[in-house]
Amino acid sequence: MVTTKEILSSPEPILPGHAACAGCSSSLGLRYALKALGENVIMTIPACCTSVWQGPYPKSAITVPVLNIAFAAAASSASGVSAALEAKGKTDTTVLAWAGDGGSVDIGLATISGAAERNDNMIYVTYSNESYSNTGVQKSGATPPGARTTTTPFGRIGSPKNIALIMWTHHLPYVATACTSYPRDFIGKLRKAQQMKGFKFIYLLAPCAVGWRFPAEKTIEVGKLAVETGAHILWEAVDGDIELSPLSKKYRDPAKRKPLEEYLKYQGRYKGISKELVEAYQKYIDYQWSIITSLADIKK
Ligand SMILES: Cc1ncc(C[n+]2csc(CCOP(=O)(O)OP(=O)(O)O)c2C)c(N)n1
Repeated sequence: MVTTKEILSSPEPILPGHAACAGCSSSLGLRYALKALGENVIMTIPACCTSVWQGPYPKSAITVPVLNIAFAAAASSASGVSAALEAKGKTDTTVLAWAGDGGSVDIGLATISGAAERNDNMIYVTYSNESYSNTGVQKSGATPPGARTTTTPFGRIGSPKNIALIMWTHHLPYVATACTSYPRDFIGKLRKAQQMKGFKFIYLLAPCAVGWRFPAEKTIEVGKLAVETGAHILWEAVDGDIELSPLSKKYRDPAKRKPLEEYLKYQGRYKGISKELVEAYQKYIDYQWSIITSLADIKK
């Protein structure tokens, strides 16, 4: 069996000289993803940070074939690629749709839902910087309560959509959440998904130094704090059976979680945000835990 260490020391799938911001975890996440999935991959990427930082063809930094497509079309174009591969009898190529949270949770939601309902053969990764980052950090449907964006200057009111749970309701072979600060967990989930046929979905939390306003060298630490405070729950569902991932299991007990403040204190997007909105975020987190743990306790 290939070890994570061997996977991480495999040839670099992202070439140097690309245009990602310092501390960008979407580029880190894609580097892990392509190392995990190997060279026989075809990607679809809608308009998002990745379509910008990869650079223009033929000087793209991404070493596998990429279809750069319209904002809403990551899943539908991947469905087309997957159908073409099937028609040609090519069963060993992995189709990877790689989209931001805006492209997935908002404008692309209908196409993901359609592809998922048809159980089209692909891995769909939503890398979430919790905003429309490349166009200037506007609020997305995944922006957490209280977060300041350029369209929510006093902090986001209301709750985000939980796209991983929305996808879970589609009865998929595989649904998981991950975070770029935990490559071993993410790589394991991708490799598990790659062995399965049908629609596999992974929601990858990808902290954004520019949008969340933290120093670039804190990217990994901020992602870890998201998990350690319970703000981001790591779980997976094989054939619908939800299970907390080992990294999140201990945080099922709220007393084991670090205070939310530990996570927010690095992030300029929470600076000066009202106590009420921070409390709303905590309430949202507690509610997510009660949903996930209740679903994890149901066995089919
Ligand atoms: C139909 C359409 N509307 C708006 C845009 C402009 N646009 C390009 S990328 C983007 C934001 C992407 O946000 P997200 O999917 O979260 O990815 P990120 O930039 O954060 O990586 C927008 C609004 C577009 N390309 N197409």
